[in-house]
Amino acid sequence: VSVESRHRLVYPTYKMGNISVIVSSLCFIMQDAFDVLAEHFEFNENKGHCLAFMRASSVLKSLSYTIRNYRDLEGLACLGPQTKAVIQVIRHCCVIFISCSQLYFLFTSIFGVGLKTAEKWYRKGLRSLDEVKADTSLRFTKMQKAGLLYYDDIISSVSWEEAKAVGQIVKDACRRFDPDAAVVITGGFRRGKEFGHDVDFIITTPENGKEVGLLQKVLSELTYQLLYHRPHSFSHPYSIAQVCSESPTNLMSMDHFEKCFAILKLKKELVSSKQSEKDINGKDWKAIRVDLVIPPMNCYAFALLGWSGSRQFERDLRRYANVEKKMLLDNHGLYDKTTFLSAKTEEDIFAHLGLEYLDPSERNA
Ligand code: TTP
Ligand code: MN
Ligand code: MN
Ligand code: MN
Repeated sequence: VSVESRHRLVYPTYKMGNISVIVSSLCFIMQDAFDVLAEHFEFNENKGHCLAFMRASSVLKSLSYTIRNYRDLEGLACLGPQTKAVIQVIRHCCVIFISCSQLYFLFTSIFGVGLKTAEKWYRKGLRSLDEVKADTSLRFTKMQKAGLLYYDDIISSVSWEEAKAVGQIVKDACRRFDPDAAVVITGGFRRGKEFGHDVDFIITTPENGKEVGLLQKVLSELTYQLLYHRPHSFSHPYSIAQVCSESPTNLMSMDHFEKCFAILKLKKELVSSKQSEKDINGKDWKAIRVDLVIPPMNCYAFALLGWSGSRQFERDLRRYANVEKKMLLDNHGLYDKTTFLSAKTEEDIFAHLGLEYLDPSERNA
């Protein structure tokens, strides 16, 4: 059995017939296989299969013990018929799982390039970033142009120190307009991760409605730092009917807040551990991916919960609300039939759901 992961061939010892390695990492073989299949079905827009495999992978990730043989897998929750079938296949055949993401990873790692575009480029015979850049028949979006321009910086992960420095810049810009503005780092960093692929922010004002237009003001304040931005504004107002029509199993929980996916320039001198660093070209800054989300105060707790992740945790929480409580949870609110259950804090939301409060650091599913 050979299982490849995103970036490299993992456990090459499998190929050498190292039985003990196979047995002690059975869990990882399965997990990788499930991840690959989840991605395959996401790509083919089969949500049911995709979620089934994501869940199975997540279950394996959460185990506190080591799976040593197939019997250990038998009683596990969330291993449905599809996943059981896959386990059987791995058990009895020699299977190689290669996901499209391994073929296309180089391209999908460019900011602004999704699987569809990556596949198109791959089919054209393109195999490297240089070939992509040199192909004059390609029409890049603004986002992709920025993605190519700042590729090396964006692909390198953001440290907590860098995130804090970006946080200070964003805070300063917001406070110049509203000294009471709340600026919170969400996403992986709020869950206590030391590195991330971007820095996520929730920004709001204590008074409902005062947040309107804040994003534009903040962006205009960041003239020096703003390398790229694409503000999202939704022309249609948000309504409960719309939430109800959107599937709660949506892979990406879209919301209708003012938001912006940006790239900011962070001076290395602002990061204490990197103060005197310059690269060979004398570049003394790093491009950092930043997500800014501006919910109104009455949605603040829901937006905070929704943007703190992890994605799997969000999916599971929404599914729990839906299946167990017959409620609808999303980034805007919690609805019991058509009643909006208000919440000032995340604790309130957990309480509405009848769940014990989980600290963000416990949401790394
Ligand atoms: P990410 O920033 O993609 O993920 P992360 O911060 O957990 O990890 P990374 O270090 O790779 O950045 O998303 C953060 C959370 O925001 C995630 O739970 C999903 C949520 N989210 C939405 O709710 N709606 C959106 O449109 C997007 C892009 C994210
Ligand atoms: Mn993030
Ligand atoms: Mn990410
Ligand atoms: Mn993000």
